[in-house]
Amino acid sequence: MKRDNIVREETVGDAVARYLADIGVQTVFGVISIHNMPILDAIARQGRIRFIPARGEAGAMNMADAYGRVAGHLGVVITSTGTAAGNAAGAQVEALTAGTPLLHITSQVDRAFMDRDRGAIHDVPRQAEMLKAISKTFLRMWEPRGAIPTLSAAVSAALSAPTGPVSLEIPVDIQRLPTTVSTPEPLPVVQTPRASDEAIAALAERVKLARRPMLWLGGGARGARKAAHLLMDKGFGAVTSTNGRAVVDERHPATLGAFNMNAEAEAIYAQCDLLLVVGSRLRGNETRDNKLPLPPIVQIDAEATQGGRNYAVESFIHGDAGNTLSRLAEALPETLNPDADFLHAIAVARARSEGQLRDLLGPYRVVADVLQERVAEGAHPWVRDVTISNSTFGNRYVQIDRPGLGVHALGGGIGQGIAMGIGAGVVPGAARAVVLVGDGGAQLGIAELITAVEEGANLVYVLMNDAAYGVIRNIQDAQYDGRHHYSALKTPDFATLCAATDMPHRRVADVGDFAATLDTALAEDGPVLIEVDMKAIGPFAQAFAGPPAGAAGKTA
Ligand SMILES: Cc1ncc(C[n+]2csc(CCOP(=O)(O)OP(=O)(O)O)c2C)c(N)n1
Repeated sequence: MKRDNIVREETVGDAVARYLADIGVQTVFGVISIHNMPILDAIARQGRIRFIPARGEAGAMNMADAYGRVAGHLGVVITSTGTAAGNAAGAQVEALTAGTPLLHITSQVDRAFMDRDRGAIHDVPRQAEMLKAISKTFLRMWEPRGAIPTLSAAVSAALSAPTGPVSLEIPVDIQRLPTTVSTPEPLPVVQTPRASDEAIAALAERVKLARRPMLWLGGGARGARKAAHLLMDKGFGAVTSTNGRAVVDERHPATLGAFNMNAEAEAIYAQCDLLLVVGSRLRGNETRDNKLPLPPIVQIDAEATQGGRNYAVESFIHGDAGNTLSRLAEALPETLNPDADFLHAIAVARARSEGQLRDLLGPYRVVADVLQERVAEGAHPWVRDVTISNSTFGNRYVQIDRPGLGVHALGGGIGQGIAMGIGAGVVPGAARAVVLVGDGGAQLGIAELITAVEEGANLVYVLMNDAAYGVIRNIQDAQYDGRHHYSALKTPDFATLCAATDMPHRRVADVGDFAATLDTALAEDGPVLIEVDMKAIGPFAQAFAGPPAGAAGKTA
């Protein structure tokens, strides 16, 4: 019998495609397979979503991750079951580390074969366990009738603070079956934890006692820009983690930016009498494995279990960053009574930090300065792989205009930049992405260069080619008596490689040519690759040998 509130019947594949478009998803990344064709065929037939076929699932995941970060809403990736979902796993670790709001729709073998190790093609008997380990939340669609509620729950989980990647398995037999669509449909609900009024009042009293308060803003504070600025207007100084960059304007004189761990920063922390740590893990590679001396801390986080995890804190407030900081700002007087010398000292420390860094770069200070001038000014997404140029100047000297424009491998995994650049380079309305990669990392992404060309991605790759795993080589020089095992690999001829993929290629062998080459590339359409020939240009003034021993390769 037909009930009144049932409006139509469609396959789950069609319902998934329609629902994603209905909630505003414009772009989806993935690789087609027999196990996801009911959904992808529906996406194509309905014509409401742009599907970007990556060459591999790792690339597709990195693209969706970067897209989610830059667009500031849900990134969506669709993979097949088994090896395909496994291929995406490493890249999903990065999305998990960064807390990207991301939906990974993957598949399963027919329900009759699922979880039973019966040898069905593409089967992974414990796929759920794999996905649980790399997801904020794991969900499985069990029945066609629960299709949209389950999908809606997955989207809610991805978007709710603390945001993160959600994996949803949709067995392929379910994708083909009809489901009834009722009205109204469940819409995703975004939940934000709200700190108690008592906690805000107590925090306001604590802040009033401080003369030199500072904010330490992490990636969890990306949505708290306005409130953080209100507090700075009242006299707070600021510093950010790399993932929290530009939560406060990086050009503001009272912020250290992401110069958060050098001697200048330490001298500031020694004077500071209250540090509000907001949405930050105080990660090991940004706090010398938590040994960096920090001022008395009040910690604010949307994830209840983060309290005091890495540093002892005076108090912990479980709440959304933006909501908590704006209520704090309301509870405080117009201006606190800040120590003007302290805010001045922050400006000086910041300027000194930039100067000291520039001195270490040698000829590459020209490259850093040019990017410094262009990236924030043009509101370009600034996407970076793990390469020496990023660990030195990319992560802190080249400024970004707003937090979502900073995309880098927070978990330290090389080889994600080429694909992340594509995700950033297809966000509707975004400026041309500028993507910094090393030759070693780029080699993992070579297949996705073809995707960049095919999709006309709006980006410029800046490939720093030192024909080596440079940072590994430097660590070998510093710690392994210069034995360069496995770090001097064959490097492809990128000009020939680009020619084979129709990617425009420009070589810079003199840093003096970098500005004009970049400006021309920024004025073009579609992807362009600028190869900076570091063998021709020469070494940095000081070799970068990674963070302190014990964290090699996991860059600052
Ligand atoms: C997925 C992954 N594998 C291995 C490493 C170890 N690692 C860190 S940096 C690096 C070399 C990167 O070389 P390249 O992209 O050429 O940049 P460069 O160091 O030369 O600037 C390697 C292999 C890593 N961080 N991530």
